[in-house]
Amino acid sequence: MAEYLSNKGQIELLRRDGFVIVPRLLPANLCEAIKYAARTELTRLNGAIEFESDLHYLGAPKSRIAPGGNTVRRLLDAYARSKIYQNLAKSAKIRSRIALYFDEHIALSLAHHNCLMTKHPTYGSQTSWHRDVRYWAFEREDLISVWFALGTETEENGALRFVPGSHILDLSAERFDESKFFRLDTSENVALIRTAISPTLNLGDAIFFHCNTLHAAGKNLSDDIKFSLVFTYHGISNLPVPGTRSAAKSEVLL
Ligand SMILES: O=C(O)CCC(=O)C(=O)O
Repeated sequence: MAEYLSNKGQIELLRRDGFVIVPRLLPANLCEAIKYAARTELTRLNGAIEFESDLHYLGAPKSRIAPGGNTVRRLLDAYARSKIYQNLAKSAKIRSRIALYFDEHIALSLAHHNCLMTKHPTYGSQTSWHRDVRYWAFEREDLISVWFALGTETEENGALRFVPGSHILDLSAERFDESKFFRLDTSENVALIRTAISPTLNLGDAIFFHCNTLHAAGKNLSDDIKFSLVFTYHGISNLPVPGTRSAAKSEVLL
């Protein structure tokens, strides 16, 4: 278990499997404070918001005026929303591990993830198998995201699933569809997905994962909203490609 490992041991697991769970990284009172603030923001619809209906994923409302059309998927720009998020994203417990991974000075991308993800019962959609690098354009495909579970995350409420070791597989473009989701109509791909695992996360656990790790998540079949906070980091020598969405926002040097 990663909880018994040193930071170095955790980063070795991250390199080997493409993800590592660090149990109880956040104290319970911080998770509760973030969720309290997030619930308020959900009612006020403050700031930049991504709605489920914007994405057209499986199970999402078809439009903003369809039933459930106002269901929020992401409270975007978390870093700009509150000092709590800023302090957490820059905290020593994150910086120390991320710096060990990159072995150079690091930066927090404000262009990607940088959000409070909500997964609602009924109208929260499932996310098909993908690599996060589908969203991004950097000189090298080498970024790490940190996903903080602000409550329990299980298969029942739509937790993440991962294919261990998939971050180092050479997966040709043909194995993905036009939206860069991993196709499930080939036996080769299905065989790979069968090796996936669905780790349960407890309140305060964090999962560090590579931008090329194949992952997916189901619908939320519970009665409660699931809240998770996500930030993405890279080494400062790995620059966003000019003119792309990845370069559209400033970065925070850590
Ligand atoms: O919670 C989910 O549905 C998956 C989120 C995810 O994989 C992503 O945003 O890249």
